[in-house]
Amino acid sequence: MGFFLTIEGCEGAGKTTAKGVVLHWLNANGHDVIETREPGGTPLAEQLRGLVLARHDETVTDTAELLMVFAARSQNLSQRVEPALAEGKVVVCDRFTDATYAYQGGGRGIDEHCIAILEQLVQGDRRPDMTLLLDIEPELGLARARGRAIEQGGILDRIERETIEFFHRVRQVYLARAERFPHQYVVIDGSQSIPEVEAHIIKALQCRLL
Ligand code: Z5A
Repeated sequence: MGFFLTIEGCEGAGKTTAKGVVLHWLNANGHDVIETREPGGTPLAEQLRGLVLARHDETVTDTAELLMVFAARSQNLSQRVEPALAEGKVVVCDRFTDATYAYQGGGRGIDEHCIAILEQLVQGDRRPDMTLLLDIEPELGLARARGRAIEQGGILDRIERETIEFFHRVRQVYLARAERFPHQYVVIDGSQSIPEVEAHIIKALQCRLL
């Protein structure tokens, strides 16, 4: 019933670009699709996203960040993801709980068992059917993401301002999870050219959804 596809990766890995390829392919192949993102996806969850990413005068504790991410997830799941899956749709979600293991677990150092407890509370047995992981050396990804931020005249958000070591830990958790859950993950080298990345994504979609 339905198909839950998530897209993951470090900053600048090419998730946004990949999402465009995925949506185009799914629509062209006659799938009924909805798109969402995390944190976010509903008005309340988008407000929580704003709080997670904004810079604040007070220190945001790692626990508060973790709980905000899961609060947003609860809203997105109940209002968007679960109803769409129940109608047999393909749900394309830009980041999901694998990002929590990577950023709050790997990056911030929160015990993965604590994350697993919240995962069970918020999601029950719901897990992605497929995760496209755009893998990239953090140095390259951050250079891309920061280059784009400068181009757009924007400022870096609270997480984008983290150290390079933080993003190396994030990447290691993603890669470890990809090894642990090979039935879920498809790892794509995000340092390749856009047409090469696109070809790998389409091949992965054809394997699972044709
Ligand atoms: N977060 C969290 O901490 N815990 C959680 O549980 C969840 C999330 C769910 C928001 O995510 C933040 O939330 C994120 C983790 C945290 N951290 N931060 N900050 P987001 O996904 O909305 O934001 P992001 O990770 O910063 O996305 P991004 O920087 O937009 O990355 P991207 O989508 O992977 O990149 P892109 O826009 O596709 O590409 C970046 C640039 O590179 C752009 O100019 C492209 O044209 C270029 N590009 C893309 N692909 C290529 C290739 N192949 N070659 C050359 N250039 C390329």
